[in-house]
Amino acid sequence: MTKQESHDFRRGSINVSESNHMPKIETADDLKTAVLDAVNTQSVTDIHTHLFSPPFGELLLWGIDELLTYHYLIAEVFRNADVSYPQFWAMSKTEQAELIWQTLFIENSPLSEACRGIVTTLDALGLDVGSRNLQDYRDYFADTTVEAFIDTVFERAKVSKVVMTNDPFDSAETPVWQSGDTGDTRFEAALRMDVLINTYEEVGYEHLRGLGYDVDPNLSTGKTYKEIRRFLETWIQRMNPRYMAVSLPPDFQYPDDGVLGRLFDNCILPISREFNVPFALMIGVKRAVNPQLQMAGDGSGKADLTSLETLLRENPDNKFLVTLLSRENQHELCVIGRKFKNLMIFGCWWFMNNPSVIEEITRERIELLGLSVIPQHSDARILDQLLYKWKHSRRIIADVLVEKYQTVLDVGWTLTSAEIERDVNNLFGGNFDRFLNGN
Ligand code: FIX
Ligand code: ZN
Repeated sequence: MTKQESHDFRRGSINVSESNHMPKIETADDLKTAVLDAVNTQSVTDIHTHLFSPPFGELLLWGIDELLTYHYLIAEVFRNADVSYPQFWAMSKTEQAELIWQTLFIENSPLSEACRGIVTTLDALGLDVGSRNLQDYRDYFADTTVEAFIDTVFERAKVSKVVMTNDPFDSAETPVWQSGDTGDTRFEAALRMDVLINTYEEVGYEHLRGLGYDVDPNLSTGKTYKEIRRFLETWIQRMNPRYMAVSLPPDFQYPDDGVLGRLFDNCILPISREFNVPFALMIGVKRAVNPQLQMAGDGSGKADLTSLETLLRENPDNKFLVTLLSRENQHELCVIGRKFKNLMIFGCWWFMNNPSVIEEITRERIELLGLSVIPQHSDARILDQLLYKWKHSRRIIADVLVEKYQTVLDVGWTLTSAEIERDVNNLFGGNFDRFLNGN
């Protein structure tokens, strides 16, 4: 059925009100069709990824071997394959990909969310999933240019923009930023401050001194704060980031008279206010729970959200974007969202990005906060992943919306497909833009 035919077909079951000519949703089928249409056709702004535009060269990952060696799958392969950590890390990427394919897709069925993601992705690219022919998949990518592939993925995933994760301390990124040309404008920046905040004494301080900033290791002078603010200003001007961000352990404390608290109060919060660049907090990651797994070795923990409440209350003129890694914290976060308009809750982060948890969190958020949230981000590290991550999430978001709209329709509320489109538009980008641009 063509788009026009499908539209005409639906029009048949939608009642056009005499008074305002707005097509009203009348039946459960109308509702489902209108929601699926809005959720599946509207483009999304993906507010947190680890993707890069082409000028960043090898930092932009794509293709089947990258997909197969995603750190989510590396964590899973050790559970099934008879391979030691050193053996695995000694392999080339091609060999690692083959081991993962053999172990998780051929010797076992690919049912985990990360495995299923590969199957969805291959299918979305029009490849024959049933053939299980890894070489065919490799051939497909070998015949494609990265620029063409970006267009294919953005179009099929219906993603209009992605926000990157940009580390001002990463020497691989710096030359691109200094060149002033980051290429494709669909890739926007986020100024990531993990090195500054979480490793100031070990790495950040030395790095800043190396760049000529007059900072001290204990953050004990007004001059040091001024210099760090100068550093942040320089990078804000260079990157034009949509937000500044940091990931934090579950036991992060605020207020705090250590490095974190001093950096927050004297450098980051003032700069965030001055430049109207929100501060994104990603709370709950326990880094290197198993260092043998390298990037796959991070875990999660439940946070005490009193610190977040204090931060929001004491800094009412700052805007905060927040996502949490522990399922146990999600309800509490929604309650906090009801108390603070300077908080925008976003995404189902990492271990939360599984269908059962996305469904629960999305329902919980809508019940407590209505549509004033950013329901999802992809966290894609490999370009192709936009295809599966958004496909899987859209389906769940649509199901939850249908359920919620139905409850009000059941008692006589009226609804038009235009209103559904408006709501979905807010969830998929409008709320983000308004939060960033508004007061
Ligand atoms: O800190 C983060 O932004 C995390 O999302 C990543 O570091 C993590 O490795 C990841 O890829 C999660 O999806
Ligand atoms: Zn991330």
